[in-house]
Parts: sequence; structure tokens; C-alpha cells
Amino acid sequence: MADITGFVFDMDGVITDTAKYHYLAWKEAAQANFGVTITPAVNELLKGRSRMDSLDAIITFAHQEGKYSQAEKQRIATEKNQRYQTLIQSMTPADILPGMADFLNLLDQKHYPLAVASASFNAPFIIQQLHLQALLAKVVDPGTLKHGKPAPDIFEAAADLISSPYASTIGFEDAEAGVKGIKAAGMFAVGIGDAEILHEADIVFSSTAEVDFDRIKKAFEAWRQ
Ligand code: B16
Ligand code: MG
Repeated sequence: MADITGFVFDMDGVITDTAKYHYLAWKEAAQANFGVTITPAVNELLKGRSRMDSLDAIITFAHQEGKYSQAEKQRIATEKNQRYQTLIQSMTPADILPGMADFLNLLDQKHYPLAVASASFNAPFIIQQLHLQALLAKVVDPGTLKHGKPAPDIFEAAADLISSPYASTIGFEDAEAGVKGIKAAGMFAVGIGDAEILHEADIVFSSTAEVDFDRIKKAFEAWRQ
């Protein structure tokens, strides 16, 4: 029976919760540029999507498709990111989601290689703020990828960083599109959140506090048979 050879993690919603900061920054940008107030429901749609895809989703929500040039969209996205970067300056290790620091340390003690598969260009900075740079030293550069989640590219790139064959790699995700990406890469998927939304995952924990290594290992072994 094949053993687990590595773990790859989405960041936002798995390691830490930056959705509230993205929401604040997008809310200001949407108000200032399109005169609309984005709701928490709209923010849900942005989770795991790239910055430009998020902007396009907001423009669609504001019914202003086709009104903005690429240069204008770039300016809006850059301003949003500057606001976001100001907000995340205040992040500390206290912002690591419950149980995840212990879980990452446990995996490290067991000598599993770890990598981060986040759509965020800010992931390396956030990992530093969380004091996780020693554990999470391998981070995919999303700028090198052709296709975002739900394509498998980012998870394959993360597994490649740690030389872990896809079929024995465990991927963690909180977003439906992310779980689809992990499955498309042929990996075992751990979902964090609503079991109905994340029904394509191989095992789902309702929150990071519930994540359990032995349960993952057992479920992986049953899946590999
Ligand atoms: P940035 P993940 C994603 O991170 C966020 O969930 C998503 O809301 C954000 O738009 C995206 O990163 C890009 O982030 O603007 O910082 O490059 O969930 O893939 O870790
Ligand atoms: Mg996420």
C-alpha cells in the first residue's frame, strides 16, 4: 500500500482567514469605482478566485460589463491590493486558524514535505506574518500558472515543488473550485467547511479545529485501495 508522500495547502480559509480583509478592500473599491455595495454573498463568490477574476465578478454584479479598459481594471485592482496590503500588516500568528499550527508541526515531525497552493500573490508575506515561513517554505508563484482553480495546475505545481507524486499527495481546500482542482490533479482532497458544498472532497472537516491526521490517513488508505 502506497504511503502519503506530501501535503499541499490552500492558504485563505485553510491556514488563515483573509476573506474579511479582501472583503473590506473590495467593498471600498466597488463603492468608489462602481457605486455599488458588495454583500457578504458576493464576497463568498470571490474566495479562491484570482484578483482579476474577482474584479470581473464585481463588475458583473454591478452590471457594468464592458465599460472598463484593461488599464482601468488594472488600476482598480492595484488600488484594491494596496488597501488589502495595509490591512494585512496587522496579521500575527494569532491569525492562524484553530488547530492548524499544531497540525503543520505534527506533519513536519513526521517528515512530510509541505507546500502552499494559494491563488494569492500576497501568500509569502502572509506566511511571514504568521511566522510559518520555516514550515511553509515552498509556495507556488501564481504568476507562473496558465489556469486558476478549478484547473489542477496550482496543485500540480505545489506537488512538483516537493517532488510528491500526485496520487499520493493530500490537498487541503475550503472552496468548491479548489476541491475540483485537487481532484482534477488526481490527489486525495480534504475539504474544510460545508460537506454538501464540498461533496467532491474525499473527507470533509467542518472546521480546521476538527482536522485529524489519523482520520485522513485511514481515509487515504481506503481511497488508494
Ligand atoms: P491576491 P487562496 C485567494 O487565496 C483568495 O481566496 C481570493 O479571495 C483572492 O482573490 C486570491 O487569493 C488572490 O489574492 O489579490 O492577494 O493575489 O484561497 O487561493 O489561498
Ligand atoms: Mg481558500
